[in-house]
Amino acid sequence: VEASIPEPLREAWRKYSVSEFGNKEEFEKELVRHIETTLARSMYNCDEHAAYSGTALAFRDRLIIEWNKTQQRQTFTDQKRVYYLSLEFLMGRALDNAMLNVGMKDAARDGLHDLGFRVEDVVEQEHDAALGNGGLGRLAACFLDSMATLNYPAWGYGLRYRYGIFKQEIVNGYQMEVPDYWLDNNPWEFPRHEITVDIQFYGRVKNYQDETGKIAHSWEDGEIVQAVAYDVPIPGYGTKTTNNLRLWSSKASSGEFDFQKFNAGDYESAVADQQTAETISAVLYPNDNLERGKELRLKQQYFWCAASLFDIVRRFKKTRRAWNEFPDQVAIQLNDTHPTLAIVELQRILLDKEGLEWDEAWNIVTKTFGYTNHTVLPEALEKWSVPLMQNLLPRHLQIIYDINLLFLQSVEKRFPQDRELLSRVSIIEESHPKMVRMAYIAIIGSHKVNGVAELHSDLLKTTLFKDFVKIYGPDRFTNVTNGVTPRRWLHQANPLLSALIAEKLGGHEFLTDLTLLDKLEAFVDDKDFRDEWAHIKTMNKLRLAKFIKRTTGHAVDPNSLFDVQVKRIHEYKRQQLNIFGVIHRYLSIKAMSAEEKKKVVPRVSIFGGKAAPGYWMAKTIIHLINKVADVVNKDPDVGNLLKVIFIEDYNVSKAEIICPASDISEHISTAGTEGSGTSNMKFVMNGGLIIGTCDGANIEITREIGESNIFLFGNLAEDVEELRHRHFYGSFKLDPQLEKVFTAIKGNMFGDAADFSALTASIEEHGDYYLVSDDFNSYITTHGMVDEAFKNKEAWLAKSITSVARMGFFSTDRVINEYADSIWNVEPLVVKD
Ligand code: 9GP
Repeated sequence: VEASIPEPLREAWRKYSVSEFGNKEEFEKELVRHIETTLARSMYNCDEHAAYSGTALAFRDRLIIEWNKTQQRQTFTDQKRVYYLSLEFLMGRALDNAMLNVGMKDAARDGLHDLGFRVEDVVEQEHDAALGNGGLGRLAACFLDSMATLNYPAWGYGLRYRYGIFKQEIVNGYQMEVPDYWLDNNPWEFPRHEITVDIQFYGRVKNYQDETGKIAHSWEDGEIVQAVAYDVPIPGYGTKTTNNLRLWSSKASSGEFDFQKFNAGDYESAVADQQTAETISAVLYPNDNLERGKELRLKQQYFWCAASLFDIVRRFKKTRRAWNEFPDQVAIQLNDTHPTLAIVELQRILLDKEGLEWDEAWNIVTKTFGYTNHTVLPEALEKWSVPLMQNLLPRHLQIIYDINLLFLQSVEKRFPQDRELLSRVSIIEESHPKMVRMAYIAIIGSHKVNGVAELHSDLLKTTLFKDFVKIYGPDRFTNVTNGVTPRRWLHQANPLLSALIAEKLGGHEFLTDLTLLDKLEAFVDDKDFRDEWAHIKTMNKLRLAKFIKRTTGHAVDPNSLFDVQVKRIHEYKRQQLNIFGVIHRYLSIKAMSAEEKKKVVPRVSIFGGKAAPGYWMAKTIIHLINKVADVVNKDPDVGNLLKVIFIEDYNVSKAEIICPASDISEHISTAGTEGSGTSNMKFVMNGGLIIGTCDGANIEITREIGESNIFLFGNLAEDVEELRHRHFYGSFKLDPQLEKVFTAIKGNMFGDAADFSALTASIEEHGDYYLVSDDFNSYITTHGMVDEAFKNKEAWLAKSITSVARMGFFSTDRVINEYADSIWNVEPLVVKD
């Protein structure tokens, strides 16, 4: 029952309805009120952390007022909404973003100053919300920002992990994982204990005849776990629209604990049910681009899909529309295959709960869903074993078999001669055990499938999903090249540059129309502007240098060339190529005469990123980087000419310090392996140049900024297969420069060579799958070109400014508008006061 207050009684509500603070004084009043009452502190014991909590609570109040208005307006206008289903939302910190998006950061700065605090220190108190692994989760966070900024009625749905991605500590050069207690003191979520959904697992399917004589199915018995909603407000920039991110938490449906057992003194099993249920939303799987097929992961996926679908259907049913209008009201986007069970769940709801016929239901389902693929790596493509699914979700497996049967029948009709095709496109892989191919369900159950950069989308069509292009035609497949939100990645991360751009362009409009950056090109030759540009880069490098000093103890010279590679550690991303390149540089410097050394451009090679805890080779790469750093950083022969830094526990807020400070950053994946990459965009947007392969979005970045402003190297995607083939069936010859590097490693220059033998062997002995040796020569040659280019400061600055001016395409605002037009068919809805 809706608890709505009747009109005659609403006057009092209107009179006392809370209003937003709008200036410094009102903010201070709210801040002090929260510190004194909500936090029970006072001016005598208010530390920076309490100041953070008070500020966050004041801003949370403001957001929630706008959140309420947004939700009411979206409900009243009853327009189509989009739901973004993602197992990962890598949000980072929320306070700075909230202050900037509602346009109150200056008021907050002044208000905090009046009360004895610096806004920068207060912001630093916040713990990152790290519910994601890397690019996929951060993209989802950027999407939320753009959807709200563009006023789209949009919700995110995810899991409220008790532990997000682990914290990384480096001990003796090795990565150690430590749990991340991010929920302690998190003011940004609203528990909705009244919004719960019972989720069923296991059990059996009962077939019966309904009153019309039709065979119907009901899923019976099994276990029930409760999903509880937690809402996180998502403010748009410069708009009242505040959207919702709903995260589900799991809990035992039977209540807190079993009183009978408790009274009998069996305390452990009294809480066992509760603990088992809570396990579902306890941890984020720490794998990036890798799926392992664990039962708990499947449970997480179903738990979250079923709760979200129940919520979406409940909202739709309130409108009392006919079912065939569902796709006019609801668009659901699947972020990778993780939420694919939502397709099957909606079909189950429509068939088993709402009594629709198969075709009618399936028609609704396919019009509702869109699927984004983010990777072509085979190890990342989800498959679930049939016995596992049979046990956990028996009714869903039946439906999957039915979807498959009807699909294969339709394929057979069109291609009667092609038996091979049927087995290739079947949802069920005929292996031992049989496996359910989730990507195929996602394709068959969606009306659009997109990749995340042009090359990636082309590869999907010509390799992985080639058969489906034959079946459905090319129109089902499309490309939407990724972007990043300029609010966080330019305005928030690089306030100095944002201010300079605003001064030149006459305001901050570029933050909501990034194409306006192109006007900067007019200033490329303006001496004063260049000087200011260079000064800002130096300031940002100083900020990073201070951070490095504080966190690692190493002093780095901001006049050096800062060369950065920060991202998940993965063989395909090739941090090994980078560190081998660093060793090569080290050996070269050591072999130089004093005269020769004078010509060397001093460099700081900065690495950061986590390895999945079970990914041994990635951990070995981290170990090697740290061991090389140990040797290089204290070698008097090289001094400041080369420093190697590994930044521990790389995360979103560290990225905000790192991106604006790079001179060059590395996006050097083996061609054809990186879906898009998004840090490439963040670095260029902040005036850093990039060295990269012809892979992912590097290709479109090159097209936009021009070939002369990027350092490309390496083999092309079209040559990779042939090269790999040759490694195995021809003779493999290690690149001679790389051989020198390996000789140094094997001579124990960086500690016990045995620690790194698996890594060198993967290249020398096991086929060099990622083409490290093939690309090594062009990699180091290109780095030589980087050094030369850096010597010419003016030309370098021109490249930097021109590149930023041409980055307008890479805003997630453009991306979201493309999804809205070509996939979701949703319109913006402006929220008024
Ligand atoms: O590896 C891709 C990365 O290239 C891309 O930028 C990101 C966002 O689209 O998704 C990553 N994919 C995954 O994490 C798993 O598919």
